Amino acid sequence: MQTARIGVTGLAVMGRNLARNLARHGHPVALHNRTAARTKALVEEFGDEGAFLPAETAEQFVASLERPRRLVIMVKAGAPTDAVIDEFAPLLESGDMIVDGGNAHFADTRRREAALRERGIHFVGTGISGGEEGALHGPSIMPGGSAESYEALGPLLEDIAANVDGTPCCTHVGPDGAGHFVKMVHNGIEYSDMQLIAESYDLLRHAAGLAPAEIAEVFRTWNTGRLESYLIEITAEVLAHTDAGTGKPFVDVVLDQAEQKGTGRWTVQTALDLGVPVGGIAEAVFARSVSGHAGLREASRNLPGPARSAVAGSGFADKVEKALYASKIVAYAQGFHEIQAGSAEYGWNIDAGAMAAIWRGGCIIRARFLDRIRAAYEADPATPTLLTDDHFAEALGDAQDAWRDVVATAARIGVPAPGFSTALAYYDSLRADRLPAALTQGQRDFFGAHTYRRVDRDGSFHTLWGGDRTEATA
Ligand code: NBP
Repeated sequence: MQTARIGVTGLAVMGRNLARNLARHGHPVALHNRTAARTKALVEEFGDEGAFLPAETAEQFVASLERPRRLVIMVKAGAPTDAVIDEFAPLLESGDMIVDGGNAHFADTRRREAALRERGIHFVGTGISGGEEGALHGPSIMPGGSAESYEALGPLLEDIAANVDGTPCCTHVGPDGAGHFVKMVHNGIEYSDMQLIAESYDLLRHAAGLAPAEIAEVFRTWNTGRLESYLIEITAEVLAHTDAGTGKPFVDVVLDQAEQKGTGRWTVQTALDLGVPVGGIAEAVFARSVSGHAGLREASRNLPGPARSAVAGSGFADKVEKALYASKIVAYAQGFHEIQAGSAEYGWNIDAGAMAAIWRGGCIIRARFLDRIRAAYEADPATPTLLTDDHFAEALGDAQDAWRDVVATAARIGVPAPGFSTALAYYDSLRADRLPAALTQGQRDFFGAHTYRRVDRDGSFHTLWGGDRTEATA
């Protein structure tokens, strides 16, 4: 009987395309889906693309896998993943591997990994980015789990991943939930990147008075420079598109309420737990949230604002390009800070530069820019922030006047630019000699005797605010 090198259960868009990708690379793939019709349809439509071993039952599926077994789960994240694990784990043996390619929360992955490890089964929480097309043609793959499991899985995953300059966009991220953690932050950065692009569009439209088709051209030009990326490329496509039914720009007929599936929110929630400031990602999540509050927006529509007219002079698009590049540096710096904090908290030892390298292809945030981040970490693996890397520091210095001008213009004409604004505030906060946090500490000591430290002496102190205001050592 022919055996499969790997099996995929869950054959909706992602699982189906991942299975096809594996088969196209010459790996015999066992197929399974809760509803057998999907398995049948895959074989009927794409059976000639490689060796597929369809199975109707979990037992047949497991029996068709070579050992140690490699079983990929591509089902809806959450309870379905637990249901599938519960179904398959009893059929597996010590040394077998379950790969969860869904968008699981890293805490769930840690829980599942620990439980399965007790039974001798490797659980490999794996981030996969690139959507439907990526899964088929080469995604960016972020596997967690044990180093031992990567030895058996890595070659297959690297085979089907995207490839940039001869380097596969797949590497072992770190133990247990590290892969899903990094995928989560990747999505958070994606939110931020998209928000900054959206603000650029809004400003070019309302401050510079450009039409969507003209803005599409601006983005096309940007895509030939340092901002070259998949997101900038598709932005130009979307802006250039005309609605067939109305003849209007497509962007004008789409309801302006953005949706979200949750990974951006998780990134921010986790950052709060880790104490990492990720304002750019948070504002991006909140911007989608604000957009969806239709009633709140309707009730607020008549609030007074400034006269809104196209005020920006020539060269405004160049300024927006600089603001976008600078804000993007901040967004990525914040995301990588979160990765490093997570890595330290959970003992994952994540190589940040390697993460930038595997995001260069296959995933939604793929960009020329990521090569710069890889180089920055190569130059200084322990850098506390990407902002101080020579290249980025120079770019920020060069951009800052334009960046400030863009944020000021947005405020003056009443165009919301939360992403640009928070990025600039973060930059200025990090640069500041003194922050008003000293006053905050004074207030905290006043109302709650929370104590403070001094700039000139060690120790903790409390001022007797309700008494003679002398200072006591706490
Ligand atoms: P969906 O997230 O839409 O899930 C559908 C699959 O889950 C079907 O195969 C369905 O089986 C199976 N399933 C469900 Br629902 N409940 C189940 C249960 N209790 N037991 C067994 N199977 C169950 O599929 P997708 O969009 O292909 O995404 C798969 C995973 O990949 C998700 O975790 C997603 O977050 C992640 N992901 C998606 C993308 C993307 O661009 N779509 C990108 C990256 C990651 P059925 O056919 O019997 O209903």
